[in-house]
Amino acid sequence: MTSPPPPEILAAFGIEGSSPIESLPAGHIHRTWKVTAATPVAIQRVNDVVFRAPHELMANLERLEQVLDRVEVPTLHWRRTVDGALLHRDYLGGLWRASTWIPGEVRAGAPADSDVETISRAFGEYAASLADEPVERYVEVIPSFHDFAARERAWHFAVLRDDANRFLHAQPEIERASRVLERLHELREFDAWRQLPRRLAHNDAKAANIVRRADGTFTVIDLDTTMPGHLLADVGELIRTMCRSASEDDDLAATSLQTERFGLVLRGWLDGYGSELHDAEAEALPIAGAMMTTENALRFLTDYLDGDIYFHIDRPDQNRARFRAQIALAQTLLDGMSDLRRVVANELSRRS
Ligand code: GN1
Ligand code: MG
Repeated sequence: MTSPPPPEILAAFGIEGSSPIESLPAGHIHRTWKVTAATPVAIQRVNDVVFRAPHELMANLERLEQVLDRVEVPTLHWRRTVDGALLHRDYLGGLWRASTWIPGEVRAGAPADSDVETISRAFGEYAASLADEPVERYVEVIPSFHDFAARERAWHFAVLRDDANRFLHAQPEIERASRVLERLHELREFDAWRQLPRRLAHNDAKAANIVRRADGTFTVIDLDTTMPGHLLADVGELIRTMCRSASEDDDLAATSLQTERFGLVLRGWLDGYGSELHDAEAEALPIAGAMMTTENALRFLTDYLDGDIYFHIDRPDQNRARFRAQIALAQTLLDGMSDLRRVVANELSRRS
């Protein structure tokens, strides 16, 4: 457990030292606290093992802030230290940053049916407001983040290395992953997925990364992974996180195909994005959910095999449980592929 920011960190950002601090449970990567000063501030301890180039990360975020301000899309604003820097390194090497606190509600887990479309639309609009940004101006702060082939390779190597001596425990999971991968590779959309154009994407599109403000509008947060990637990663993550009602690590929950929610995600995102998709994007759309769900499953299993070094865990075996929950959803999406293709075709033809 990381301890809360000591008074000198608050002072570095010009925040009153005696302000009440509340730890927030959100996220597997950084640690976040809310500081209730005159204007509330979010303070984060940056995970610079995951984000190895924190200064490049902040440069991306600073540029995003300017672009979103210019097009009048509400977003978070970074606070500088009294020395004018975006990051503060403490004497133990910890790296800190601070931003405005966006008042509103953040919901973990799957949202209500009625919110699925609006949340997806907010992410579509976010992508649209960045559509004119030159992709090459942004650093890929986590290289190959949603590169499926790279994730497959990393998983294979984790199986071979077996760093944490968990191979025997994880054998059923490893076999299950292999079977799902075989099915994915055979899909007729798989080639299109490999040809997706490079675009600026949020890369962590989910309900938990949306703040619902008191006036009912939604603001997209957790912009760290907004970097060159592909747009279908966002659509796929929305499907992964919203077409299942159980939590991400609930491996016992039955997963039935939520075709209706799938349709709402698509409709919301496509409406928000509002432009035509590239051919490969339109072609690969039916498998976006299955691809991103499998990718996350592989990442959790990789981390389990590596000894839980990437994702924060609250209990042993949690990464294996996350894998099982995700792979079950991937299988459900694969089983229902002909339905999903039909929903995509309907949604695309509505707009042509
Ligand atoms: C991480 O920390 P959080 O929840 O925002 C991860 C995502 C995963 C997610 C799985 C930088 O996001 O890619 O989908 O966990 N972010 C990073 O819960 O790896
Ligand atoms: Mg995130």
